[in-house]
Amino acid sequence: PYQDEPLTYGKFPDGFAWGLATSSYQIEGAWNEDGKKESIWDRFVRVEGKIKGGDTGDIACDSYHRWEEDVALVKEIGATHYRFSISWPRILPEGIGAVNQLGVDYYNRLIDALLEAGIQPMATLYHWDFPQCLEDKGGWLNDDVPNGLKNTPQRVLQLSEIGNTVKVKLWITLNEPYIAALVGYEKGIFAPGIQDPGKSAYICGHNMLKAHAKAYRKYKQDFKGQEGKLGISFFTEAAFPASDSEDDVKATNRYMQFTLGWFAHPIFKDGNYPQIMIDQIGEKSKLQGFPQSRLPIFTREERKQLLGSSDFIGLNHYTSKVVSHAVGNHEVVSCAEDRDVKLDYDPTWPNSGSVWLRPVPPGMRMLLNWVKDEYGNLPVYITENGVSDTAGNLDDLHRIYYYKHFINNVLKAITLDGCKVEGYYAWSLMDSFEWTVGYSEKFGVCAVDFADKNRRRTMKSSARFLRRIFADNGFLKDGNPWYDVPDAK
Ligand code: GBH
Repeated sequence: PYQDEPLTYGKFPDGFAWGLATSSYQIEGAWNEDGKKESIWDRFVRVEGKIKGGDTGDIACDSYHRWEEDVALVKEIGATHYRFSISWPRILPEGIGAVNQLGVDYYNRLIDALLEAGIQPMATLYHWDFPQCLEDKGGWLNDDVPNGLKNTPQRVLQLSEIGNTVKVKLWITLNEPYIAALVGYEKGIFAPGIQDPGKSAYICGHNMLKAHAKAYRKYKQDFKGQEGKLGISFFTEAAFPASDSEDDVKATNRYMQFTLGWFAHPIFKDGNYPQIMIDQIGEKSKLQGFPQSRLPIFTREERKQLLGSSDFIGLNHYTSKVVSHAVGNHEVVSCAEDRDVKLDYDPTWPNSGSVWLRPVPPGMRMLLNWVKDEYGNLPVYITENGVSDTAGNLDDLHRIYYYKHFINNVLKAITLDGCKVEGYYAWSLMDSFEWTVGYSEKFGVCAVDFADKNRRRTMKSSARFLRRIFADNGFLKDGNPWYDVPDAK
């Protein structure tokens, strides 16, 4: 249980990045226009029963045509930064090779408009919309044929050839490789819908890490003069031990290693997976009769490429878990059983519009300190943070509660704990296609009328609240009328 602590007052560091975030498949629509080819999500949404209500991202917020309205909203809210993602099959319809100029033109228009409005772009190269043609050749499971592994650096290169990297100073290679691997290749709930517990997710993650490292090395080598920063965004939770027992405390750290550590440890710690993952998955694989560990092994050269392959750590953070020690059933081959933990929510944590999301503001500060203690005081960007509802009301006081307390915990981590946070992006600029739950769960600080062919956008109260925080660059002691809005959970 937690009690909201009193707010701390003060300013964020000068030049702090205040952003709003979206992703290509969730907002763009125009799924088959101007030479764009199919992504795994275009395919997946057409499989009966995969998406709530049969929703698709075919039109979504129609941002492919309405990007000017998006830029105007970002400006109106006063964000200094905007994080969007580049649809891979829109700019490289065959996955690799020929550039689709019309697709590239779209991103150039968007980037130019942002810069003109005084907003810095942050571009994500991969937010889950993998080209279907490459998936057909094995996708992330295949590190041999022309696939993701070779294409990620290729895409950085091709974007630079048309001038974008000169303008874009902040890059994210991969969004939440943990989720893409586990939900896409283990549970099969996300595209490409592969259900292969305990095996494919590790292979997919392995190849994603290698792709990331290659992209980083390529970027640093070829575009040194551009002074851009390239990083990666991780799915993160704060983990609270269920009791003070040594077992539960150890299990909590183990859970962090199996989630954030799986991807962060190779990049920020020592070029390899956390030792606890190597040991446990190795042991269980042996018990299960596998000839070798289900967790792949990096070569010495790959470890060298991985270590330090990021200029900052990007954290997507929404919620927390309560963790207790529980030995997994080794007769079941699965990533979940490999970790020897049991996961719960604290029943006192408030609800949201998503079953998996309980707002726990102090978790934000705890996570930032965990990252600092584990990886050293690296530059951190919170690349996503936000909350859902299903009602979609414009007077979204519960979202103001969420942002107020989460952002205040970022401030505490900076001013009281010395964490080096350089930016914060709210998820999301607007309601959008929320993957398997379609349009039913809304994360936007702006509403989108999906029944209107013009996809009319309207600011919610939370957008006005953020505008004030952004403008003040923090929590001023006096004069912010939003402090009087009672906390709504
Ligand atoms: C982020 O992932 C995404 O980056 C973003 O695109 C998305 O819109 C946002 O969250 C809000 O959901 O737990 O197996 O039932 C956050 C992690 C991972 C949480 C998938 C929901 C649902 C699948 N998300 N999870 S499952």
